[in-house]
Amino acid sequence: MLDLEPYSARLGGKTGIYPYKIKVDRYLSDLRGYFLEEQIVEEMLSRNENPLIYTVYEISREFEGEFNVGCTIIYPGKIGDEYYFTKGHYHAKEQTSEVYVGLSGEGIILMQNREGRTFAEEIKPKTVVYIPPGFAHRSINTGKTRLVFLAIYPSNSGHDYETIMRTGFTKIVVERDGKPTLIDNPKYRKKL
Ligand code: M6P
Ligand code: ZN
Repeated sequence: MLDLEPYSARLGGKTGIYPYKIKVDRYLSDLRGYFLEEQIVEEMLSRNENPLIYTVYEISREFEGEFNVGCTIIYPGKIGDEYYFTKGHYHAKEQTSEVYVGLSGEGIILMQNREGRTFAEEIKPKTVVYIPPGFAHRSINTGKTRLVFLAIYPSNSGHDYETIMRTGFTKIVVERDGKPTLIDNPKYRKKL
């Protein structure tokens, strides 16, 4: 038997969880090619405007059967009409699922499987979202404050970013008449 030790961490504050093990910042330059209005992104980057889109603070674990606990903070903002979001990924190990717990702010989680079956759920405080195996997931901050949520997932699930980078999600979330609205992604392409 492995000799592992329990831990506890505190939720809230600037980092959403503390203490944490890893911090990952994703800037606009890390999301090149992800937003609908690519020319806006390129113009901003050429002006050396490179806003921080989201940060992940994570307590990662080493062994199969353990859970990673990550706190993601998506800052408020838009590129054109499209709200800031996470890259989104499938799990490299397809059989693994994930649980999100909303901590503050408001947003949407898009989930889609490899056949393009798509679901959207709200994420906000006191909300739990279950992501079944085989579903890619992306979170979108549709509010005016930071969207903060906790993610709990198997330590061996891995991240497949490549598929989503290539196909995009079937839907995107844009502001229409001042409200977050789900529309078909004109750039979505079915996996070949
Ligand atoms: C959640 C989890 C993490 C993920 C993070 C950011 O915390 O799902 O595994 O890394 O969100 O999402 P992404 O990796 O898609 O950028
Ligand atoms: Zn995941």
